[in-house]
Amino acid sequence: MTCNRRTVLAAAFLAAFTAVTPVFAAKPLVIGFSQVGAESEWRTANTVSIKDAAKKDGITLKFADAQQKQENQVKAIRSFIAQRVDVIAFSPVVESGWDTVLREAKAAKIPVILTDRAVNVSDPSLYVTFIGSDFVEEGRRAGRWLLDRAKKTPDAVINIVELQGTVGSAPALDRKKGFEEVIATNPKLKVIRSQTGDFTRAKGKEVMEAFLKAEGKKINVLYAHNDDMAIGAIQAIEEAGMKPGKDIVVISIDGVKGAFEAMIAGKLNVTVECSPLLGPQLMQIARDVVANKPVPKRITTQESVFPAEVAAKEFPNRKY
Ligand code: GYE
Repeated sequence: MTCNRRTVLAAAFLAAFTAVTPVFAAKPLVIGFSQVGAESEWRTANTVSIKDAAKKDGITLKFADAQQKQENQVKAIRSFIAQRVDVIAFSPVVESGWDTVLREAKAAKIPVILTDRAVNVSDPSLYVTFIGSDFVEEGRRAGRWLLDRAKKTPDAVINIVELQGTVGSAPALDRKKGFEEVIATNPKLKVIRSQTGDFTRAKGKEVMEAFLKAEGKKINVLYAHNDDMAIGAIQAIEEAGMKPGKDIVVISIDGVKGAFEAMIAGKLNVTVECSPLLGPQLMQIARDVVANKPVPKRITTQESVFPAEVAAKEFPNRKY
């Protein structure tokens, strides 16, 4: 056999072997992602962003919707560990109670990436990185907008009602904290009622109805931790015969299209942006982690504030 013939045979053998043995083909990255639920417009946009980015990058995404329940997220994470995915990513519904399951992931040597919401764990090595917004700053931005607006009526007491997000979730805790920190600088600003609306329109409306029943015309401002609750509350205000955006100033967070529509209609005064478009960044970081590249422990999303005055101009640029 000539050397040439041998080479040809070897190449043919290798080609046949590769065709039946996928070991030689590049294995797609597998990410297990546990999503909070589908509670808001923000969440829907976040899910679409993650699914689209995985598809675009040829990443296999195992997606589980937890329907706003921590126990479902723990189950999903355990199942990702059992399936030996390459990376586990999740948006934790609440901050606490993750130590055990994250220790299990660590023991299985599966890296964990947090997106959107933070966890409160004793050992920060239980996750590689956290990609998401600075919720305390968002609360401060909402507070600063109100402080500025309050300058128009320096002598008036301003009574605020607050619709909080999901109890124990990072955005609810932090948006409350940031807002309180800023408004504390003006003693005329007072939060007279504060309750959770669980980040949904239905709950936002229901709780606002209760606020209106208890406080009526005393309410000057509504601060909602997300747009969906504000939109639900706007309906409650209208049904009570008052004008949202005028009789009651409405401030919220997220910057979804629904909020821009409400601002254009004159019913919402300002929304503080919180971007859900985390998919492309998550895929990039997951690849870096698997390739053992160093990644920052915290990746903060860049955002701004949109008052009603700019809503019509900005609306066509909105991506979610
Ligand atoms: O603001 C809200 C959603 O965690 C930032 O969750 C997210 C929040 C968002 O339900 O609309």
